[in-house]
Amino acid sequence: MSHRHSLVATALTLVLAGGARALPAADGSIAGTVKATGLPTNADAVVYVQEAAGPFKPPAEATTMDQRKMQFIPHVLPVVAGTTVKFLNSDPTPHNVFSPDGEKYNLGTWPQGQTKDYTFSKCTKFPCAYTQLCRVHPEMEGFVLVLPNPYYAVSDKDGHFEIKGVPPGSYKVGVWHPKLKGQPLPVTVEGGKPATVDFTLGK
Ligand SMILES: [Cu+2]
Repeated sequence: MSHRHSLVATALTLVLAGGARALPAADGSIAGTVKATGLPTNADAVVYVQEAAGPFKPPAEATTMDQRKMQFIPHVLPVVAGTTVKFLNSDPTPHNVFSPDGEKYNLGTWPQGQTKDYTFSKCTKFPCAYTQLCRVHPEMEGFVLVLPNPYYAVSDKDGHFEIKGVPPGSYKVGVWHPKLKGQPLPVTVEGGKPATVDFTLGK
């Protein structure tokens, strides 16, 4: 055997040995599209795994919802139950933060640069949608969607979404949209691969 051949053989042996080693099952992902029938954009749909083995903790750091240029940003904010949302006012005019949904809250009205926190820990039947409003500007509207686990994603304007880091298993995947409705769909996730699911939403 030439020197070159023995190098190739050694490399091949190493690759085979690595492949034969038992690796922990890699996470997969759920990706696909949402069609928001009749609307000019396919954005703002939240696709989420309805039930997964937990328990799941909210993130240690608060998530921010901004009020900027007279809009709630992001327009739709999905969070894991127990998450604290930091409501920030970035505008030179005072804004208010309240919701008429669920346990209802009104955090008051405050000026530019200040924040107030609210912890979403009262949801019992997921998903819990909180319409996010401002008493000063009735045209302002956003949404906080409280979910039971961190496996969710928001669709972009083309309707694409991707939920990363999903453990292998069979799930029901739900979809929530501010104006439209869609049926949950079953999906089976295999390690290291994207599973695909496509939703069509209607009235
Ligand atoms: Cu406002």
